[in-house]
Amino acid sequence: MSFNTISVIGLGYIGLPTAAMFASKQKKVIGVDVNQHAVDTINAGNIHIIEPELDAMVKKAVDGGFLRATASPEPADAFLIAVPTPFLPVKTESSIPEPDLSYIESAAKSVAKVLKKGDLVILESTSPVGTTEQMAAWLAEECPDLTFPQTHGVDSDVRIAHCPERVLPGHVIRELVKNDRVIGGMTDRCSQASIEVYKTFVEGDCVVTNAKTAEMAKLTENSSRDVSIAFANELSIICDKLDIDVWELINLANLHPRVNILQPGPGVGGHCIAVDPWFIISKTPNESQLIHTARNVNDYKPKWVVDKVKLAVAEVLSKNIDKKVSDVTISCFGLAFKPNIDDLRESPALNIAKELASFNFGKLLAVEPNIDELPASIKNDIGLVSIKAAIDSSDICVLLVDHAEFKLINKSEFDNVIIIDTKGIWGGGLR
Ligand code: SAJ
Repeated sequence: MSFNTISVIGLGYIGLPTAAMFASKQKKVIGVDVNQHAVDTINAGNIHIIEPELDAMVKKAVDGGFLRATASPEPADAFLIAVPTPFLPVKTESSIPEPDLSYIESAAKSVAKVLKKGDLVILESTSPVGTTEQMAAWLAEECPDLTFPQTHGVDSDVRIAHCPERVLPGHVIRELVKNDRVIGGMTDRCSQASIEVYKTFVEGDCVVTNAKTAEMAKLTENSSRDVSIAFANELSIICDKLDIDVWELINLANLHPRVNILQPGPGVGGHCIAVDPWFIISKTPNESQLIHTARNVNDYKPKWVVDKVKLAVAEVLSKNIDKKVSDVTISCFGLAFKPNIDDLRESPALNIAKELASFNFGKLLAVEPNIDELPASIKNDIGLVSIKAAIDSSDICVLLVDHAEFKLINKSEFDNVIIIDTKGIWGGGLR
């Protein structure tokens, strides 16, 4: 077997770095994306997302003629599908979100147009259990002249596997190379072919399992983190009630050699940890009690923070009888979904800021050192200011993201300001 031309379908946070990585090893890479702007940007040697080291890699790959982007698939030896798997809009607040597999379906159907005997199709997108088999069924339906593993086992014309991505945004280039890789082939031949593809650049182990277990492994990793963060978030709410500094408590408990509690915060954001557990819950709702409860605990945390701010507003007013609600100034420190990144999508901090803006308190300010401009959806309601301007003009400062810049602020700089510190970086508990 040899895979000289590799096609990556979906050139986002996972697909583009993966494509660039193959190209850096002098494979011929055809990147495919439905977004024409992304295609044009990449073909010009630039990138449309932010990830350290990626810009230089893509430029080198494009300039060297190893990476080319296009809007529709072309023939290749291996196809890696790295498209989003969000969930569908929920009908009511209490209904369980259902996965939206439409991006995988349309990616598979477009690949089917150029698929030939001997090709390998790898699903990298985080997917509910059973999706790889579903993808194989879509491909078989579209390509009646080819045989597939679900009907022809090891002798099939086309090989199919699920090899979930597991890299951490901000560290993608290093983790693509160093992390171990779960290889879930529909047959052993599918797995061996996938290993050959990944060994082009993966230095970690390629560990073989079946497609279903590989799907569940990825969901388990992110659900495990969600459950652990929920434990920390629940502790923070308990400790607030008991007037205990939760960060001191966690540090103490973590001194135990077999305890490792994660950090509480304003909620869980991003496109993975807050989404993937639902793929388990929606398939096995009765059996996923703990995973479901953890999701609810983490989803409740932003509401809890908003309630804390409302109490703080009442405190400001009771201490300053001349002040009206419209005179109160609140600053949110951080809007990103986690520290030291510029990604505001699926961010609990941004949602808290939006919720506070909807209450029409006096003035709502935000400090976000990683962006130059606020998103259009909040631009008219929130002012983007410097750290100093926020400290000098606020009655209430709400720390939502533990960005490096905020860790340098000394609590003594806040004079007569109520602090709500959801990440425990300014010392002294939540307040
Ligand atoms: N968070 C906390 N407390 C913590 C750690 C994280 O509140 O102690 C919050 C963060 O602030 C953020 C959210 O959790 O809002 C998620 O951040 P994260 O750094 O835990 O994870 P992601 O979403 O950036 O990346 C995760 C990673 N999965 C695991 O660590 C198990 C990554 O390896 C996956 O590849 C990625 O999901 C993915 O694409 O699935």
